[in-house]
Amino acid sequence: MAKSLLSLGSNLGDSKALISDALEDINRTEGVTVLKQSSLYITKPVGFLDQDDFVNAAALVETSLDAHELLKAMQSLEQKYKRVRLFKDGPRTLDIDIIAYDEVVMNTDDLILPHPRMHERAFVLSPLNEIVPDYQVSLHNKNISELYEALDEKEKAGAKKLNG
Ligand code: PH2
Ligand code: MG
Ligand code: MG
Repeated sequence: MAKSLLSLGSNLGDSKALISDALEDINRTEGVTVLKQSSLYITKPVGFLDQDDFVNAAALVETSLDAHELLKAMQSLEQKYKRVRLFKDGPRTLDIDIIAYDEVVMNTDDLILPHPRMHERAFVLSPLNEIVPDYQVSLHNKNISELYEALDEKEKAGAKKLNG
């Protein structure tokens, strides 16, 4: 069994419900068990700025799938929610990204691990820091809390826990 970190995001449609439903579906996926899931966060858009705030969350899963099988399973969940992505970094109904998969470092056409921009993004690191601060991230050789603490204050301030 492998352990993997997932990041979920949405800023189109009923984002809170979409993320909560998607987390349940992830847990129902054959060969995937959600061990921990974060609170929902409201986050400032990164990349393309002129769009609504996002709802983001993160999960730690245990899986018997290999990294590409997990990617395909998450992509089919995105399709189930009729994923709309208007353009790169633009508004989307549901995005599920694999942030890390055990100690794997890989760079393939459809999957780069660990996720190449994870260490720059509070919308990824804030929810992860809530659930797995000690998770050691390959390549960076730092754990999640060290990566989170290295973000600048402005970036950190862009991700706020919902209802809290
Ligand atoms: N996803 C992106 C680009 N920008 N910004 C926030 N706040 N949250 C996201 O999930 C997000 C983003 C590309 O996947
Ligand atoms: Mg994605
Ligand atoms: Mg993404």
